[in-house]
Amino acid sequence: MAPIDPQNIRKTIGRFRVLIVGRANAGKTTILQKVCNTTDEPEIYNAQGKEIDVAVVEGSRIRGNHDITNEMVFKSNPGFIFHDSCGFEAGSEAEFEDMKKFIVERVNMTKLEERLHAIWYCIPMDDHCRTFQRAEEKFFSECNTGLVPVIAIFTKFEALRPVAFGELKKQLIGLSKEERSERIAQRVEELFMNTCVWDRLCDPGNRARPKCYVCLANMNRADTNCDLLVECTTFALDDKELRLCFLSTQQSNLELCIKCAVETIVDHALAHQQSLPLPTNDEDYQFHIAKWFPYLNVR
Ligand SMILES: Nc1nc2c(ncn2[C@@H]2O[C@H](COP(=O)(O)OP(=O)(O)OP(=O)(O)O)[C@@H](O)[C@H]2O)c(=O)[nH]1
Ligand SMILES: [Mg+2]
Repeated sequence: MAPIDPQNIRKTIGRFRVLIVGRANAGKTTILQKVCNTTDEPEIYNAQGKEIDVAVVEGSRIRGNHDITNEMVFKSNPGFIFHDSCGFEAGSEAEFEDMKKFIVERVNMTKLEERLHAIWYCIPMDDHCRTFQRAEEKFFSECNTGLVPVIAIFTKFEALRPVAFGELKKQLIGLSKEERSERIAQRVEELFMNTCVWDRLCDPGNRARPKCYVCLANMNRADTNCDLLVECTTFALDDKELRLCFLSTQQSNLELCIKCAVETIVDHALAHQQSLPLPTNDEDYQFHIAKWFPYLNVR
């Protein structure tokens, strides 16, 4: 296989396309803004590539006819194209069917640039007793997401802390600050496990199953970031060209570049050790390590 040219990856694949799904108020837009390192609103284009007035889009959304085919692009990071499900549980059955149709079409597109590359499914934890609602049931049991990785995002995760604190209050008396923090963190983890939401998402009977999950807290605050989601998405992409395309949206994430390069080195070493066919030939080996640094000029 010819080596991938990291400098030309965008020309080959185009931009990285993500569908973000989740109930109204789940924190979807906030996540997209964080990933693109902005607080600005996105520009919105229709399926024909014509820019649409945000007020018109908002008007349609309020009237319940949101168009999932619209593309959202943030000026701060034009490497991404986002599609937003826009709180589909509030919409009509027809809106859910539109989403299903959109997913089937987009996961099967022949052209890689038009295909969906990842799906981020947001579930807010501020109502932890109702994590798996009708919307989740319908999405995961009915939507055929093919080989496109679905990443579950448990948003507003900090909402579990006061619940844990309330339950443990008496047991925390007399403990050191560190011990209290540890006990609360433990209880938060238990509360999350007790929801059984992850098991339900991964039910073998589901048509769509998430590949991994991340818990995001306090995304409404300026001092937080979405690095966990970015890393999780990177490693959910089996296709190395796509992974490279995703990485090329991350202009200053050297840590992630290093992690991808290390994976290449480890794969190579393991294959060598087990006398398996090498994932890259010796000649291209250095190139395959260097390619994970798309902003270096690799020759
Ligand atoms: N406490 C808390 N609030 C959050 C978090 N993330 C987002 N929010 C807030 O939740 C509200 C809704 O966030 P949005 O990002 O607009 O949610 P959305 O899913 O895009 O909502 P719709 O577009 O209406 O479907 C906003 O007030 C955010 O500031 C979080 O991690 N913790
Ligand atoms: Mg939104």
